[in-house]
Amino acid sequence: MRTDLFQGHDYFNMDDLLTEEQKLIRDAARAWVKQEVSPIIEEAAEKQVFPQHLLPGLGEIGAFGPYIPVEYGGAGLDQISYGLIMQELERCDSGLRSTASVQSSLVMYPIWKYGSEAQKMKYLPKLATGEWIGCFGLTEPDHGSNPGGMITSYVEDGDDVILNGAKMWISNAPFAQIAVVWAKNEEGRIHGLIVERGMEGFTTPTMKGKWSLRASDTGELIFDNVRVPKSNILTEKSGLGAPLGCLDSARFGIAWGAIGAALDCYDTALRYSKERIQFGKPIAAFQLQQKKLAEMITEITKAQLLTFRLGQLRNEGRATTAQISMAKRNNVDMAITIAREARQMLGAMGIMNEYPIMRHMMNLESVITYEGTHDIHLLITGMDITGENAFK
Ligand code: TGC
Ligand code: FAD
Repeated sequence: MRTDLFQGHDYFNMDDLLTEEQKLIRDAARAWVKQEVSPIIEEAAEKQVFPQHLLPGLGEIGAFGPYIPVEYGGAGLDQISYGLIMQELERCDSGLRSTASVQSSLVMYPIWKYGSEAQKMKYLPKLATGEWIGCFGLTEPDHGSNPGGMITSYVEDGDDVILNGAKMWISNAPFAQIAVVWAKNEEGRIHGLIVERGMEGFTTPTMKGKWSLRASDTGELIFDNVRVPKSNILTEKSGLGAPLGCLDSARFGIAWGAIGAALDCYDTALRYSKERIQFGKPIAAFQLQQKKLAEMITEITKAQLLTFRLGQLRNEGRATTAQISMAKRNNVDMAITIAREARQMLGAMGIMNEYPIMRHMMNLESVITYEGTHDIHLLITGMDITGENAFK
């Protein structure tokens, strides 16, 4: 079992910009992760299973719907607090952050923003504590980057609708109690529906064989004539903009999370380089190793500044989709580059599970793909600055 020696790195005194409450929230999340998750995360990743016993603890540190109002069971926190919690979770493992960001931004957020009062009261408090877990079904086997082409659809039948289709690559699907599913109605308009485990014809097979995000459960959602009450439809917003609005929130959390993974790789490489002796000196004394470390902390610092400003804009309701895309793309790319460099700094030890770097590196291959690929985010920036759509 590995002892988690992580220390935060704050080269530009970013803590001065945080409130006392934000610092307390971050420190509480860090302490919980060190005590409860770090000792078991390597084994969970090796066994390819999400440690479900962590769910109540995640609820207690406010990781589920931190910004959801308290009357619905959320913590009523600001966006920077949300980001800091995601940073601390992904500092340990992207899969842990994934579970929390899906629950918060992709399940609780749409119910809060697009749901009825009855839906909010029924689902949000149980989701906030982790008693219920949700998942988000947008991607299909033949529609990933192009979700607007989805074929999952429903037809009306009295007080119900009959849902058919399939979703793939769905985080938390194998053990979720509910799924927020995006499907087309008879006019071809996209709507969100809350599908509950136990509804006849609804199954969630696990997808095995991932070399990435192994401590997060991923599955399919299969709908074979599933009868869903009309009262489970999210009626306040429809069209592709509804799921894309949820993605804005989740991508914001990922931008913060990626900083956590980068910090853990940098922290590990820095400590190792001071201890590892070659040619009679610590490898930290060699210029080439210093170049790697100096570039890592420079990139982390730039990402911290970018992301903090994004948090301010989001608190003011002014962050644009394109700004969020830029931060998600930049920070994940920064983290995966640092993971690769850090792994080299540890030499052969870098491939061992005694250190977290290889796991972060593999996890980040999913993070750079999900919630919009690296290239899709570049095209979002390109469209924003030129006014030209290069997707189609
Ligand atoms: P486009 O024509 O651009 O837009 C369609 C409609 O949506 C509106 N819109 C938005 N509304 C709200 N928020 C946003 N962020 C919005 N972006 C666009 C837009 O105005 C339009 O409205 P209207 O009224 O004119 O119809 O759509 P498009 O079909 O060209 O696609 C654009 C594109 C490629 C950028 C988009 O579809 C995209 O982002 N693709 C990537 C797909 C993606 O990110 N999937 C993520 C699945 S969930 C996931 O990965 C979870 S992993 C979680 C984990 O484990 O952490
Ligand atoms: P594709 O869309 O087939 O893309 C393949 C390649 O083509 C990519 O490099 C892409 O950038 C490129 N490409 C595509 N279109 C263009 C274009 N117009 N111009 C230039 N290049 C282009 N989805 C959910 O709905 N819910 C979840 O909970 C969820 N969890 C996930 C968990 C994991 C571990 C993973 C790996 C994925 C998850 N996803 C989830 C799915 C994820 O969002 C998709 O994988 C992602 O959106 C990309 O879709 P795709 O894999 O089908 O790739």
